[in-house]
Amino acid sequence: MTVETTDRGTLPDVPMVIGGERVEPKSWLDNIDPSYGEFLCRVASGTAGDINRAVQSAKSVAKEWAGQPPAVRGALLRALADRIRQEADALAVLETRDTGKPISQAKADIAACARYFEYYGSVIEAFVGHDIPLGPAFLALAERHPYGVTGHIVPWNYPAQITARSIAPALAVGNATVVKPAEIAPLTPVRLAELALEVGFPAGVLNVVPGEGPTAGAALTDHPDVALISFTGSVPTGRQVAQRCAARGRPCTLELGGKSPHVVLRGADLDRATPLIMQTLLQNAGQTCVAGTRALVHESLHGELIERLANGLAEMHIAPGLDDPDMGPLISAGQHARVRGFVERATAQGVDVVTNAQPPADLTGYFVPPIVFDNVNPASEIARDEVFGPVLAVTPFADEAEAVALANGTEYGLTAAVWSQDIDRALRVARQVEAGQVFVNGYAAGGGVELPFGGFKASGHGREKGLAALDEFTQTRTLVVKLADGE
Ligand code: TXE
Repeated sequence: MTVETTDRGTLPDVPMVIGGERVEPKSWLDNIDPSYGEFLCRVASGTAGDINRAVQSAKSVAKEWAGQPPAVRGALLRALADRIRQEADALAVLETRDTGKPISQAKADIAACARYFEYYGSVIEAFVGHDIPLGPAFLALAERHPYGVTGHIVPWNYPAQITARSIAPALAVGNATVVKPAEIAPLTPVRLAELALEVGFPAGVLNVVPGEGPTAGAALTDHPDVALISFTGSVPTGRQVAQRCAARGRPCTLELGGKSPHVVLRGADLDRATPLIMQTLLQNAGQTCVAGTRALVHESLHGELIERLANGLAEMHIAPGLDDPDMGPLISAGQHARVRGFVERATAQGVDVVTNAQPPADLTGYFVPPIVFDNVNPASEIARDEVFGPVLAVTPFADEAEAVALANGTEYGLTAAVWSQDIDRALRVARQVEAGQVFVNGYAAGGGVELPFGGFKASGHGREKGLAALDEFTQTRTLVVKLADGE
């Protein structure tokens, strides 16, 4: 399904891709365009039986795929990257229609999606095991082997990017894959599977079965022939998936979101920090695992930062994704209700509201305004829980020790930014922050396909991106040969 148009009309049905075929499901789900709250298309509602067919298809080709030289698998991944780039505009429109995100953000997502296949298609040729020197009487090797069939449960906030982030390293090392995209945003993952077939991926190596979590997702998690689950989503669902994996003695990687702080230290350059604080709040309407949703600010800069944020956010353009605003809608009516709930509870508790510019009244989609709460009690819900909306909690601090305690004061630990022109101070604080990625005077470094990524604490475990992901999707076989004594 190639969609070149930016019309607001409906789209064709989105089926499953199993064993190299587009497969119609027994039942469909309605997919809603979040920019307008209107029907967009029907998407497959995969069953446990569909998941089983996909896993069996992957299993039937897994050994052959693993046996291909890395150069062959790498060339296919790079060809897929090229094909994604050829179709980038159409894929971006699909992503925007499905999620509501501004089209320029969707284009950046598709560029990152292509980069994942290009990166892993390139580095796989240099991914090697190692030998262990035990002396002249032994040959000892640590070989890296794929698991076989890997399952990938993907959320709705970055469907194309997170699918690529999860499957590109898994495929590169020789696993055959089954993807279960989110039921409310499966359009680009299904299209990626079709593009992979077009460039010559063997049937069954990449299967995509959209469907609901408790049915299709659970069936994938529980399937006896799936050797590893890669999950991105909420803490409760992730823990449930991990328990079910543990019951089968099977590994899983979990990426479970965050409550990431910007730590604005004394002497920080607000000209540099403020735009990124706003950008990391508004991107994808705050529905980003690494969203910077807490601003911890030294008391000397508190007033000025609040003023800059209030002025900057008041000018933000909020509109449907295809209009390419600064911020689009939330993904769904459910997410809209969830975010409104957080805002109403914080407001009812009397937390200071800095800005609350309402979106234009004629918008019919799931829009909320960006909201900044000031002087937020670090023990309160709005300071501790992941909202997954454009809601920033600002808390001032007096010294570095307090800043570090605040930064580490939630159960999450995914990402953080530390801002200061004093490099000693910045590094002193950065090295005490409990987070899988810490940035100094910047944030997210342009997507960072090359940078190992994952959580401390409740944000999850296992590492994606970078070379680290190649280790996650392989297991080591140590092979030791005892040589006979010489003559
Ligand atoms: O997540 P779920 P939801 C957070 C964010 C958001 C909240 C709820 O705070 O507001 O989670 O979102 C599949 N077995 N994040 O309810 O349920 C589901 O179909 C197997 C942060 O959408 O975790 C989807 O494909 N799979 C996050 C995926 O899990 C199951 C991104 C995620 O859905 C399942 C998304 C089950 N029993 C939400 N139940 C991030 N880390 O960025 C559901 N799923």
